[in-house]
Amino acid sequence: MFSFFKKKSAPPATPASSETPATNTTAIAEPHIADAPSTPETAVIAPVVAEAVPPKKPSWTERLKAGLSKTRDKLGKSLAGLFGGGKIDEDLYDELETVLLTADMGVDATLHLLKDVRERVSLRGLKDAAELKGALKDSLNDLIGPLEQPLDIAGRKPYVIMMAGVNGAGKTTSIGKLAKYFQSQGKSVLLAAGDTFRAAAREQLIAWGERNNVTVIAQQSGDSAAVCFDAIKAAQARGIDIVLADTAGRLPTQLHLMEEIKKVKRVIQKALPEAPHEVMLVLDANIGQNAINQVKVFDEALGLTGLILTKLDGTAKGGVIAAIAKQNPVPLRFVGVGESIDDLRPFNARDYVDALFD
Ligand SMILES: Nc1nc2c(ncn2[C@@H]2O[C@H](COP(=O)(O)OP(=O)(O)OP(=O)(O)O)[C@@H](O)[C@H]2O)c(=O)[nH]1
Ligand SMILES: [Mg+2]
Repeated sequence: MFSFFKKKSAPPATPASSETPATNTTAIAEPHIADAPSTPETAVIAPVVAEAVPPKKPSWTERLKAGLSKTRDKLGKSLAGLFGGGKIDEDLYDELETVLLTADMGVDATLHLLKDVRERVSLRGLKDAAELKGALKDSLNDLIGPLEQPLDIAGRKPYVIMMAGVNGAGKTTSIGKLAKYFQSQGKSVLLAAGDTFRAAAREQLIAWGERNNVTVIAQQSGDSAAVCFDAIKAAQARGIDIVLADTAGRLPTQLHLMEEIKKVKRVIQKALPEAPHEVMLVLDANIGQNAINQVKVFDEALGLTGLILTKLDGTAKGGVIAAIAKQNPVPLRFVGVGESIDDLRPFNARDYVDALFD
């Protein structure tokens, strides 16, 4: 278990003016290790101790199922009535439409699913409502299946992942979870404390890095791009596999902050032309249909390559994945179903559908 900080203040309005990484910052800690970072003023926090082995937990499938219980309850209760028996008729399709919309699948995905289910019903010659469940599961699986595209970090070193998203979406906690996930696969990880708007954000990331044997690159000053630049240079110097770059939360409507994050991406490209390899938008599942707008705006600004959907455990809006698949199908790399370190895993469409219905 771990927890970062909970704050929800918006960053200041003024983006940094230069495209050149700042070097006039103060070190916040002496490096504990021999090789210096590319910018001497940047603090490097060396790994300190490994975290103790956590107690045995339920399997991921169990946790996914538990995490999706609110959505499943909502869907399931309504669908149980529908699938209970009787004939497949227009009334039934009407009710199904309402149920799908209530689970936050959105109009487009709902209409798509209804059409697809109808086709399956007529193709398979289904008559009984009890048989509809299988058809719906298959339709949903076909719809969200294309979002299942696990990250492939092979051949790129360091592989640079840049996080983006609104305040409180779960960027920083997801970075912690991903760091552990990649470490468990034998990869070395370095974190860039790119949320430079809040001192607490930096301190928490540093503290977490120390506890978990992960190097964190941080600066006391406020230039996120510079931190990311230094982190990539440090990762190159040390032969690190993966750089996870945190950024401050921002709303898509805060245009100056959207410009600032575009600059972060450009500066990352200066450090390593092929980077960032992954621009990941972190979405809080509780926002439901607003996710579509966030994907659209962040995609236009940054060219998203992947999504993380967090907090599925706290919401009945898990159907939003269908809406994303239909309206803005950016690969869904990971889903989060809780606050503990193992509660973030690669998205698997079939597991997701099963957890939702069974
Ligand atoms: N229940 C639950 N809570 C989560 C999940 N992911 C993140 N959280 C919680 O959400 C809160 C905000 O997470 P952060 O990682 O700080 O969010 P952030 O996007 O970095 O926020 P800012 O830095 O303010 O932009 C924390 O309390 C996390 O523990 C999840 O999958 N499930
Ligand atoms: Mg954060």
